[in-house]
Amino acid sequence: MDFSVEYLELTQLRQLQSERLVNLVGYLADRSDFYKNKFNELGISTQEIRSIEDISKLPITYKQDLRNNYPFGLFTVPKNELQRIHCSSGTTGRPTVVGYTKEDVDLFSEVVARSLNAAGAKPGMQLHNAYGYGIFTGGLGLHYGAEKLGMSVLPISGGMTTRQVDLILDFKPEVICCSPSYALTIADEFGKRGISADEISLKYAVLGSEPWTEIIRQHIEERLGVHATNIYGLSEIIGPGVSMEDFEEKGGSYIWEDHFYPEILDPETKQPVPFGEEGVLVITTLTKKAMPLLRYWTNDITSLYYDENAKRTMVKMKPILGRADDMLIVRGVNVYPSQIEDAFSHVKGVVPNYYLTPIEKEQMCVALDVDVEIEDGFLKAQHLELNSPEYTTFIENFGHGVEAEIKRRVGITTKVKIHGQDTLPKCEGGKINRILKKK
Ligand code: DLL
Repeated sequence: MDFSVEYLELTQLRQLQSERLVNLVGYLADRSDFYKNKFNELGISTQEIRSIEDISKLPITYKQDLRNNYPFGLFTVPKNELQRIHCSSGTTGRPTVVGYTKEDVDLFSEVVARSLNAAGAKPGMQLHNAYGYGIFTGGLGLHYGAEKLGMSVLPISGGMTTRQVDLILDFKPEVICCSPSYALTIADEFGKRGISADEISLKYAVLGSEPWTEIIRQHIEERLGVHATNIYGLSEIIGPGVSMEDFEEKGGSYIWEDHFYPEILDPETKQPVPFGEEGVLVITTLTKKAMPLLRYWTNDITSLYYDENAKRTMVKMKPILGRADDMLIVRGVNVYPSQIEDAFSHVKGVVPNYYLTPIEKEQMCVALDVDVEIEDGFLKAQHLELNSPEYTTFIENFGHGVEAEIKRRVGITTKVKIHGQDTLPKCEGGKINRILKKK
């Protein structure tokens, strides 16, 4: 495969994006009733769009627009030109439908192949693909991308963790992909069997579909003996492979911006924020055919940056803080679950399997209960007799330590309950929801 576009000079990249945007706007004006109406409403003539700089003149597209046009209203090709249909996982309501032409499926495979390459995977390696196969884009997306790169794929899908571990032991894949919370579940199963990281064939883990932070990376890397990297994407844009971390750089992900042009907008004013500031990620699909989207409001919070030591020229994004609608307001303080998760990384002995329960009074969130696990090995090293008064005091103090760290870093008071490792419900494949029903 040719990866040279990832290293394109910035001026050439802008030129390419400009050409693609101009073509796209013409394409939509010809083929999309939805965008034709939007252009008319806003009084936009397609001639006004001459370069990528003009993008902010274009309308923003929201998930609600997809819902209002359910199922195929935003498609710009006849049904007989489609090759595939997927849906979003419907975590926030009715699923939204997306269509792909053959060219779109090729593009999808191309960006996933690029992503796997950035994750450390090479042709000839074997992928243990534990993303769900089905209407979710994870399974098939990684599958086609891996084949395009020249890998072999075990299409195991999510769930049945004992079988997953049996097959990893028997088939010895170098690469695994799944959600980060499911990678922890798999690591737990290896731990239960007394198998250490150096006995596991895996070298690279390609993890995404939900927010995750450094503490999860550290656990997965140590327990599975892998480089764990972050893959981001959403079905409305294409699926996984919108952005990807490099396994030697980590810390943030390259956006494959020759196809997906990113902007960061203020959640309230919907105007661009200064470069580097946090806001909602908005993406324009520059090259898709069956369902191109202009300035799609992902609802995911992040910021863009350039990394001085980056290998590639494309812009990077920070890990997603959370979806705007996952934000909790605890006594007036805005909190994302990932910020609590990040606070855990500052307390030795925490296992990042956790749940948050908002406590409400008069429809306001006044407190947050946190349930989290403590590492077995860490607890054993204290040499405390199980359930002795010293043991109880140690666990209580440990919980207070976590509360203090959350207070210091996030600014909210929480009640933390500590559980033994492997005792809270865990991810059984797919995305995990860390926020439990309000009390
Ligand atoms: O989750 C696509 C995907 C599959 C991405 C496999 C990565 C790996 P949807 O089901 O449409 O698509 O959900 C998209 O999931 O808007 C984010 O809120 C969240 N998300 C996806 N990847 C990440 C990530 C797939 N790496 C929604 N970090 C997105 C944080 C993520 N959140």
